[in-house]
Amino acid sequence: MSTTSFPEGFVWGVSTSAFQIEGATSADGRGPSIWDGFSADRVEACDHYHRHPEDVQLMKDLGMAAYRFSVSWARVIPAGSGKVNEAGLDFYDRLLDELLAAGITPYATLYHWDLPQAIEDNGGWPARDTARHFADYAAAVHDRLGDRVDTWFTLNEPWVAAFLGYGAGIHAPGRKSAADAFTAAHHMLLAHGLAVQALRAGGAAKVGAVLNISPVLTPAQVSDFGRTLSEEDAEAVTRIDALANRQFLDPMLRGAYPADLLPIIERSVGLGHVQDGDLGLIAQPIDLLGVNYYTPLVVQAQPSEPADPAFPGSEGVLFCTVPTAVTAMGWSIVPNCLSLLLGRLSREYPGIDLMVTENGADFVDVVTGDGIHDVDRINFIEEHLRALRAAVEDGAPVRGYLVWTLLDNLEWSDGYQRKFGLVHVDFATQRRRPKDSALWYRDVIARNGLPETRQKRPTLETVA
Ligand code: GBH
Repeated sequence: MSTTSFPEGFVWGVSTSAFQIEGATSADGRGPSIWDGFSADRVEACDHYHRHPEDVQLMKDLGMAAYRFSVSWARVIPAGSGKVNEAGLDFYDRLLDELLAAGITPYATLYHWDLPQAIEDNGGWPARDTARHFADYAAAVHDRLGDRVDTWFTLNEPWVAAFLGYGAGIHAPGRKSAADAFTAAHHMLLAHGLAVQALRAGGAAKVGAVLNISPVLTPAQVSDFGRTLSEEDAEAVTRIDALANRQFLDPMLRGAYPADLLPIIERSVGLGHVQDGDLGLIAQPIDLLGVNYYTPLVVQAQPSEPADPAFPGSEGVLFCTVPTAVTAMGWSIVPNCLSLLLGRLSREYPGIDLMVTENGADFVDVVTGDGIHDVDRINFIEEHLRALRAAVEDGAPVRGYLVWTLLDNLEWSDGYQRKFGLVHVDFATQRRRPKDSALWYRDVIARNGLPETRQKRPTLETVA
């Protein structure tokens, strides 16, 4: 491996999610999902449901080797449980055939936040039955599509779905209850374990989950990670790490909740929802851990601080902003954190392959007649790929990298003004135009490595 190349067979591609691109929310028998009415914007999104042949062709032209998409539960089982809607599965059937014909390896995610409304009406994720319904749904999808998908991811970012959806209420279904959030998180873990069993029973080749692992550090550590922390700050970092990361990693990969998290859950909701045998189910062996990384969590001890609703139990912890370069959403750009987190996972949770399943950024793109010159996005991806490569050099088993995302899309609560795509979408006409970053990424894929010389960085300065 030269200083800029990646291991042979390294998997390059992009990720998307059903709700954010498909549109067509009532086509062919799809049932309603919790996001249909929650997003302030109209939900036509990228009309990918009808334009998938063009989008697959676009990926082929850009040289993508892999495509991670999510399946809409409400398309497959409109009422969430019970009758399977074959017409909904037909869509994914067509998509898979096109991907394979284009030489693109599909990676399927079964849940990217778009819970069927009927399941929410019966209690949503805080209801234990939801885990069982999810496993039935997983089996139905695998039955129909399993012959063409090797790698299955159960859940995308259960922390976000549980704590932003049921705790902070800024995502659908918009509930604001710490007890519901912890219970939802546990049932998502259970759903993961049961779905892994169902997928294995169907003969799935590879199964995994996708977690948003956020490196947690103090402001001083952002520029000097080796910095020694005060006892108070170290405790704050450890507590937020338990809530954000180990709450999911430890049950899935070690079969136990972190000892320092249990009292926090117990104070909030008790432990009655954690039944005997659950942790054994949750810890089904998996083959691949998908890691989504955007930005670190920067915290410090601050005794007067109330808990952040997204992190129930975070009393006395201040979430900080630090003077780094930021994306348009204000997320700090700290590429070195990707090295730290991949290194940490490979040391603390050894024996499992890793894949960066999402990494990317929103910027205000300037669309001109001669193209979209999104140098900030190129810089962002290049810096993160250098960080990823450094982790691989240090021995982290990172098998691939998927950019978030192919198309400008419907960014959840934020609607259409957030632009994460390698490809620009004009939502009035649905015209797609590759940005400079898409063309740059195509070259990275073609040479299985970065250019020898770095891009000029007129606007992006990172501190780490
Ligand atoms: C991903 O989530 C999603 O998988 C994807 O659908 C979405 O479009 C994409 O990111 C861009 O948003 O400020 O307390 O929430 C990323 C979610 C964002 C969760 C950063 C953690 C920082 C902590 N992550 N966030 S907080």
